[in-house]
Amino acid sequence: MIPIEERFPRPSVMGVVNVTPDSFSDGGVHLDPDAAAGAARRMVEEGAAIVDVGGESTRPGSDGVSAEEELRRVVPVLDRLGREVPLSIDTSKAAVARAALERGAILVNDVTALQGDPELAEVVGSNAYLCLMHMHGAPRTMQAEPRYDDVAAEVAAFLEARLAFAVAQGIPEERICLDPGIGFGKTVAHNLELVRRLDVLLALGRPVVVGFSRKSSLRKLTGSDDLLGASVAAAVAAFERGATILRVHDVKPHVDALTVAGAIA
Ligand code: HH2
Repeated sequence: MIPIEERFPRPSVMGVVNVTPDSFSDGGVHLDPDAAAGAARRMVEEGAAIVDVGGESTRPGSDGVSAEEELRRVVPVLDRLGREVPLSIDTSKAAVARAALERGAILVNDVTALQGDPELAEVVGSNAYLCLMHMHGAPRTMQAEPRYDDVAAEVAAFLEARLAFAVAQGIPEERICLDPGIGFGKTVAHNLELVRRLDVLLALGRPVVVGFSRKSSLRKLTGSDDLLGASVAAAVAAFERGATILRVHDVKPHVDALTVAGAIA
């Protein structure tokens, strides 16, 4: 596998397909496997470099689902896409990651940064790219008054430690990207500061993923339920501060905006 920065040049768009009944922004939309596979294909036609398929919502307050349930949701989608679409699997479970990699997925997106399942590192091994994300606490409780002395420094220190752990487990550093985890145990001010001070994360020397798309901070800022313009603005701001991969639900407007922002840069 070539290094992740070569496979995903800056900026690259990661489209999101949640095969869940309860995701905060697209819950229930892609529960039917044909609809989910169709959405993934459309995202690639619209310019997504990769599509992130997830079978477990991590929205604030949510409980996890079993590996069996997650597999029941995502495997039919992965089977329909085969190797025709570059796929990422949004999971913290080794069994789900293994099934996805067997079906052609190339990236494991773990919101627990290898803290959720002790067997996940071995499954990723040298066969896949890996995204390590920062989360403060767990989805059930993470939004209960999150506090940091210095959010950018603390998130960077956490990701630096998880990167060292992943490399010690045998995952080549050149396959790993890092994500500050917008909305995962953070206030609006924390999320904005993480993007404003993205240089603190970039200093770790790995490509950075930012997923601000449709998150509730945008609703709090704009007072609007239509979060498309706000999502695009956040993605462009993150790109301009050095983000490489932007994780988004509305692929076409983000690809267009980032194409222009990239041309100007
Ligand atoms: N955000 C969500 C889920 N997975 N993975 C990464 N790397 N970065 C993120 O910011 C991120 C993520 C939450 O968003 P969504 O998938 O839309 O919702 P849900 O978790 O409710 O399915």
